[in-house]
Amino acid sequence: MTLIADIAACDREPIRVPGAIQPHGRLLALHGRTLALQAWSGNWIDAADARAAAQALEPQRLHSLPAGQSAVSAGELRIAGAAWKAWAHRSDDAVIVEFEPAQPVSEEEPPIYVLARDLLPQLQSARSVPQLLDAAAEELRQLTGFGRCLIYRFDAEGHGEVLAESLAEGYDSYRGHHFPASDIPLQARDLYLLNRFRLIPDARYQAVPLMAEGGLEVGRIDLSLAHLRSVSPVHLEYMRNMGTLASMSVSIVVDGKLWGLASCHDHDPRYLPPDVRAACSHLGQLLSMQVEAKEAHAEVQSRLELRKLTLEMVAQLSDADASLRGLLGEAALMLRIARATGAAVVLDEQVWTVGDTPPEADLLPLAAWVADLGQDVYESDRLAHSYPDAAPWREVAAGVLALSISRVHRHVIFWFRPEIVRTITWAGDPRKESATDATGRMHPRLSFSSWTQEIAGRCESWTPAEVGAAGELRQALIAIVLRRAEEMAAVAG
Ligand code: BLA
Repeated sequence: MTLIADIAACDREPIRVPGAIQPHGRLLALHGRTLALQAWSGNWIDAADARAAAQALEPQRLHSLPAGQSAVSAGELRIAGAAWKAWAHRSDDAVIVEFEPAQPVSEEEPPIYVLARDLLPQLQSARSVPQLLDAAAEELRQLTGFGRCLIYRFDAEGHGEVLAESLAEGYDSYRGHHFPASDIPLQARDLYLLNRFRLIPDARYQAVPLMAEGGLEVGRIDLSLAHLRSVSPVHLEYMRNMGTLASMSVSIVVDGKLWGLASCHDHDPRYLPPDVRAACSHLGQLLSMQVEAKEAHAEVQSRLELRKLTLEMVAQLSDADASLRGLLGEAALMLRIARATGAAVVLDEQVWTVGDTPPEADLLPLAAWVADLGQDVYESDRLAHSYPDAAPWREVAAGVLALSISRVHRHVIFWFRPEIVRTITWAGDPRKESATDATGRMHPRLSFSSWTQEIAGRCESWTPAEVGAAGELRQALIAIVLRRAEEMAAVAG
């Protein structure tokens, strides 16, 4: 199997229907209408024990469950002398009930109050997304006692970057590290949009298989919304390879998309009681709302900042000789406008550059190619895909943003960015070497090299705000150049 096929296999693992649960609780699947017992987890003593548990439930509560929503409390029950807490939700045509041993009532302040009192004001006063995330990572560690809590953001391709963390002594830092999309494959990211909380108290657990009556296939029972769902064995191996025995993650959802995860690890097994889990879920929601608000604000700020830079540039040019070449006289400003590391101006057969650019002689054919595209603004974060001659330049110019100023003359302005591989911190790979085993199962380590393959030759993408600002600059330049031509004509006349 090729590497890419292996990664595709990861995406296909049917994690919603594992036919098993984690052992820190028990599960019943009841018929959606009759509430007759259909399936149960193998850690009930036997079918009779499971049936007794089903009978202890209040049918009215189960009948009124809305479809597609997370579990709600189904009460505290005594079954065969032991106290249990139960939660229920509807899944397809079944009612799923999950049981955990009831905890003694705690004397401590409920975690949800602590969260509201301590975190909410901090989130509100945070001035930027990184500040928000730092406060949330810190609070999560206080709440849960996990050794490492980090906040992880996905990019458009699903690759992740650790933006914030809080660590106990003895835990390595992952701040600034990047992880490949395949570490959390697509179907898992989809599921985490639906079910926004998961806990793995002990990555060494033995999965408890579901058993069924009446010909039901347990591999068809959808556990998407079940807290006890047994997670992917590949992921459990990944955790163990990282020296993580317990993990908890909460989804951060912004504009209806999975923006990132708050993810906590511990070197030792760690269980969280239901009230702490509920507080973590709320933290995820609060954080999601605040990130959404702060990002919208930051986008507006960034557009304003770019507009200011564009105006500054235009003012400089109008004061100077108003030729396009003058753009490079303001080298620092020119690079800042597009957060670029190199820029060039091509006027017919003449080339001027600042910063790191491809060789000047190569910019003439590139300008001819861009001009022939007939686009006012052209951008690419992987130029060599469309323009193969660019392949050798990737260290300085993996991507380009270009303005065609004139349809008549070959007047082109370029900004360049280097290959991203050179601009990011690589994750210290905590995983051991391993490959696909005899059963064809994919092991975590391989995802790393696939990521290297995938991002090779790419620069950081040009944002819509940057492309928009370049378009505005183009309009302003055309106006300046035209006015100058008219002035020259007037002088000549
Ligand atoms: C799930 N992978 C996950 C999850 C995380 C990560 C956070 C969510 C489950 C949880 O809360 O533990 C990955 N965890 C990370 C990363 C960091 C971290 C990157 O802390 C960084 C510090 N994983 C692989 C490969 C495959 C794979 C190669 O590396 C596929 C073959 C699979 N990861 C995988 C699957 C899940 C997963 C299938 C879903 C687990 C489930 O919910 O069943």
